[in-house]
Amino acid sequence: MKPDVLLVGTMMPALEARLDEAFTVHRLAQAKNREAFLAEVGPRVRGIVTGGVTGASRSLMEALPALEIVAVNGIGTDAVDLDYARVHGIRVTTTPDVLTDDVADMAMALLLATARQICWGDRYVRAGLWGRQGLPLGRKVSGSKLGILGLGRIGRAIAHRAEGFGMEIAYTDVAEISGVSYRRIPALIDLAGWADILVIAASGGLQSHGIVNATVLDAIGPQGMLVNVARGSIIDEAALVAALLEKRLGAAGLDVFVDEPQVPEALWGLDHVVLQPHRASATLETRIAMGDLVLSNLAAHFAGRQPPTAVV
Ligand code: 8YV
Repeated sequence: MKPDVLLVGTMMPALEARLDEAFTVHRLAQAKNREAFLAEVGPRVRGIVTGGVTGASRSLMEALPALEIVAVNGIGTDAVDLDYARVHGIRVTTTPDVLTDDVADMAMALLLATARQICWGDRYVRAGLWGRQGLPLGRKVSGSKLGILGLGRIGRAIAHRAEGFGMEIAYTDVAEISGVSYRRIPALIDLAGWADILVIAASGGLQSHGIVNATVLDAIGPQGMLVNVARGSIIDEAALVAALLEKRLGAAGLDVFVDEPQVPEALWGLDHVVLQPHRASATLETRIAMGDLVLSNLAAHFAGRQPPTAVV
């Protein structure tokens, strides 16, 4: 008998095919009526497979009385009710390490694209404006000051890349990170005031909700730049839109948003903003590696072994 699992959202077809081989997969995205669907299959479901953003809410887990494991295809657990999982003995697994390089690469790509106006320049050429109209100058990246909010695995991978650009690096984190030579600036507002570019690489969740607020954005200022590859919830999005519209913030490169896939329409027409549809881990190689980890975690759990990358 194959264990029943609930797939929240969709995954790459090759991974879904492998899930189908090993499990009886119920696809929440295909349910016409979510409540009726969960009432029917819910009692049989022993595992959830979900993304970092879709997660597993308390109400979803409550509808699954036989739930044993939530396998997140991502590193973030901010959308999983971890307290509920702990209290009910439900395992939670993630896919750490395999996505670190890609997310750091995307941070650098956004940083460069935003500072050097790569997408703007591309639009300008395609619109036939070259030779007919000017294009403002970009900002220098090499040798600039990079502030990193959150110096975990991804933050350190970003710092490592930034060293290659001769950037001066400082960070804000809840504690001093041992084994690194970068300067810790304990208060985010001071980091934002110091940095030319602030990159967000912290975890989402209550502790970071809205901490990049209007005051922090103003500290980055009209000459500064913000990059976010973490979670939209870390920024006060309304304040960010206002700061960009009013040019109180120089520019922004954003891969994540508060209510994905909704992106504030006010940002769509801004040339000093680079937008991505949450793609930091979206390479073929990394998505295969993430999928392998999701399957190994599930396989280990249902074979009675400790899943390799359990967080609960
Ligand atoms: C993924 C993410 O895009 O790792 C995370 O927490 O948000 C991203 O890597 C997402 O989990 C894919 O489902």
